[in-house]
Amino acid sequence: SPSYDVIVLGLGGMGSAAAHHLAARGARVLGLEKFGPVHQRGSSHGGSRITRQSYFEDPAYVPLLLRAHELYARLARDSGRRVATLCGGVMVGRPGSRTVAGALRSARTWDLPHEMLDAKEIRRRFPTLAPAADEVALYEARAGFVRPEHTVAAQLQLAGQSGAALHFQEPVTRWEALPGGRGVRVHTPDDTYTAGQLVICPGAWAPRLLAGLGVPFTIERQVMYWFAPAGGTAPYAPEQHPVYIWEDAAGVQIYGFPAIDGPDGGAKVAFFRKGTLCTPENIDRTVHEDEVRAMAAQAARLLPTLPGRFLSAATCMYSNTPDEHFVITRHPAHPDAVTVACGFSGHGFKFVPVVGEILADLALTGETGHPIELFDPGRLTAAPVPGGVR
Ligand code: PYC
Repeated sequence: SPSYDVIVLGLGGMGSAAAHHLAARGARVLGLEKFGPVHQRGSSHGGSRITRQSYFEDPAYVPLLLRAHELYARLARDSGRRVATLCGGVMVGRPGSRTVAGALRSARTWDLPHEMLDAKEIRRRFPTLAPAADEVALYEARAGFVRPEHTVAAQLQLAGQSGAALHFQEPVTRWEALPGGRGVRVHTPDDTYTAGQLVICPGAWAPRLLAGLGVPFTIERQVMYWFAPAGGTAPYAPEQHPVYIWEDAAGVQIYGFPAIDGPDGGAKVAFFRKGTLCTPENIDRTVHEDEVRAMAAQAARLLPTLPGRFLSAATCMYSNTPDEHFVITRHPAHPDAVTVACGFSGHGFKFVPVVGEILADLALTGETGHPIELFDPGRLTAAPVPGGVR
């Protein structure tokens, strides 16, 4: 059975980033992926993901975002692919909403360039947006969108150029850490492989592949929608239109993009959460008319011209942790041989290249200089009960 320095399980956004960073540092890497390269079956498709820096979720993410922005620029340079575009972004809602207040907290904590806009100023600067009189926005120029498919393709390309072996259509059926610190063994229908280190980036397959971690993941079906705006896409061109996250008075968030694929591509919009529970096996890939109607109605409240004509929709999956913070760690049961990155909870893609860097650090040196304390799964697992009985 062939042997490697590191096996990377899963070659979606995070796994392809890990394979790229590990191989670039000279490790002998095997990447194993259940589907083909750049597939549509997980959480790394749909043409666009938001990137931003004034992070409403927690200021602890900001240093990672700053590094991710640098690494996206480097990835674009090294691969020759357009992976990220900073067209600006607005976080819109009432001043006390999580979206606005949280973004402002991160901006102030890290002294990030930003502007606060009242409703009148939002309408003046961005005429497609029609906020209520009591809504405001945090605008930042260093927000925009990343391209998930181009990003994965770029990372696979660079991993391959650095000598990584990348096997597609080869699902991992089982893995085990070998006793005595002798690395790991990974089984697929085709072969059994050994390596010193295993990096697991399972996406929505975390509940099965990382059952031993003890984290109660939930997998959520999400829908992305594309509409042709009434009156044409010109006002939605990325040269003048920001990405946006808008939180209404009930706390419901939608997010969306400019028309990034030209006049015929429409503009993408989606609910941030509000998904339904699923598994990768039973997810309903059909998008129903009532869903399209609900999306159009909510989008029209902020962007009255956006839902001119429904063009298309696609499903994908979030892999949620209970507190929606990531899990990035050495595996607590196999700290010498196994590293995991999972539970990205619908907001991970913008971090892809910095997660690749962190995973390479952890797998090759056992530690990282990046701040990942927030991502320790110990916060989510029940404390061991004395006597070992739960
Ligand atoms: O991470 O910015 C984000 C995001 C918006 C909607 C889903 N994820």
